[in-house]
Amino acid sequence: MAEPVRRLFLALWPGQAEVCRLDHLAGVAQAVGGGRRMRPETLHMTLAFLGDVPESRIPDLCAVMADCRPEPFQLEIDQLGYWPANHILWAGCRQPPVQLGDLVAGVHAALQRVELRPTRPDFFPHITLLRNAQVAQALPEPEPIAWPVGEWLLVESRRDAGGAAYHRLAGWPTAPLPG
Ligand code: 2AM
Repeated sequence: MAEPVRRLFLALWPGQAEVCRLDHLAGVAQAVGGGRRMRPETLHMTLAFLGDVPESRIPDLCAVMADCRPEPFQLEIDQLGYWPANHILWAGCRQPPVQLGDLVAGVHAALQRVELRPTRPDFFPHITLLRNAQVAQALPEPEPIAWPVGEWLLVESRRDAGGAAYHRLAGWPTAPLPG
């Protein structure tokens, strides 16, 4: 019998305060671009999308993530953007912090150590706010949203009646361990 697989990705998940502000921003964006707004509880920034991973690989995956020791950092969400090819309207950072790049590089290197790889090697930090948007005009400049990042997560994507539902499987702190 084929081994069960889980659809997995690694991501940053905003806290409640940031979710409220991002959801508000999604409303501002929707007034311009229409489309379907992401449910607040699904707002996130993907670091690496893995797709279907055999269940038996998950302990190894968690072990190498636990070995990453990235610094804590803060994201400034201060940009709206639109991809006409997939009709995604997203929020992001004009100047992503160096520590975000370091975290992504560390996560990708850790994945290699257990012979897992993201479906795409490139990484563009974004939070999808709207799907099926149509934008023909300039997007407004948002009020910056400060998002202190203290952890990153392993998340499973499952389909349910309401679309994709995301389930946290594990998380690791960005702060270095004391000592
Ligand atoms: P998106 O929001 O830009 O569509 C869970 O589905 C997360 O993984 C989303 O952030 C989604 O990005 C991303 N994702 C889904 N399928 C992907 C793929 N094939 N390659 C890269 N990222 C993907």
